[in-house]
Amino acid sequence: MDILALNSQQQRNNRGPACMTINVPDTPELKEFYTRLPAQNLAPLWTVLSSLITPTPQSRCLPAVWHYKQIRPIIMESGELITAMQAERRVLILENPGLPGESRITESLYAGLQLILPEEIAPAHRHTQSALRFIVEGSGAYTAVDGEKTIMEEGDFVITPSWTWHDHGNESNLPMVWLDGLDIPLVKSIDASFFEKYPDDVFPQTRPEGDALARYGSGLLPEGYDEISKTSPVFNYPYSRTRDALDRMRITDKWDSCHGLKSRYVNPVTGDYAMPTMATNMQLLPKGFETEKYRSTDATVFSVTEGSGCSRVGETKLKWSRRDTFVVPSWVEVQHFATEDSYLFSFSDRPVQEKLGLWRELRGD
Ligand code: GTQ
Repeated sequence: MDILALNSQQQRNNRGPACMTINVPDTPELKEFYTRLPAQNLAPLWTVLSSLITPTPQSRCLPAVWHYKQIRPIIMESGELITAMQAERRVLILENPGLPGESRITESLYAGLQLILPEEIAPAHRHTQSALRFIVEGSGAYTAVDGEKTIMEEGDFVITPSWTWHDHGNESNLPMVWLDGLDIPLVKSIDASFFEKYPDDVFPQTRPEGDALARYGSGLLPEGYDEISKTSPVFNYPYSRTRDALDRMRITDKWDSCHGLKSRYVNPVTGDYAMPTMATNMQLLPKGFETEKYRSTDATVFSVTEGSGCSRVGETKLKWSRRDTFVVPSWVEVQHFATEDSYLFSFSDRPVQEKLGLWRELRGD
């Protein structure tokens, strides 16, 4: 089936049921009444109710793709114009075309591509926003979190938990670029932002590199461990392990019709999502696989780790290949098609929605 061939009935379904209609009278008395309300900090509900409470999500977020080939020269150009130290973080924000100027890729999430050149340091700071890094290009740069460094490779998923000191540095001889995912708009919407700079550029190292992964990522937990944090104590999930897990599943497991083979990054202490506000996944779509129609309330950002293909997102076709980033808005129907074996990393605000009892999905029509 051609995933782009949609009949008009399907197109109507994509938009969801008709909006609730409220017949608001438009009398001169009402008009005059409205003019007196703003002075009292009042407003009528009945003129806005149907846009406030919609029958289905009507996201301003649009389907979009950032082709790495196209934007890499611009990222590198930023490296000639400003240092990581001057910028604090040298990042080009991936702005959703439906939300221009709002520094967000979905209503609740921020994404950006961060560049760190050889010998550079991005100085230590901490904030209440949680951050994830997904390494897109390069190897050998590090992120340090509360006194422990992790050296990063392509495809690694690295966490900076809320309110932890972190600095980045590149001790390799090649540029490194990673996708930053932060819950900035979510934290802004509830006004819970705090930020501090560390007095020195680098936070002192207190544990050897690789400590957390060995200690907490080996199916073991030290006896007496009782720090039940909301974020996983493992802060680098190496791609070599993730890919191996999917490749082994491939030998025996059935493909999910909507997701192929899809695994969730988890906090090994609690079994919950690795991060409290963002779900993270890696999925494998084998060459030639076409997923069934799917929609969910968590708008999702994808980063193509390996492979190529295309996705139909509502009526938009997005072509993607290695290192591209694309976004699927809330409740817009998606189908993926892989032209090569493809490994897709993704993140969304699903943990928040689940905890609030709001998350929904629809498989098929
Ligand atoms: O690396 O700490 O893309 O603080 C935005 C804000 C990255 C970071 C971003 C940040 C960071």
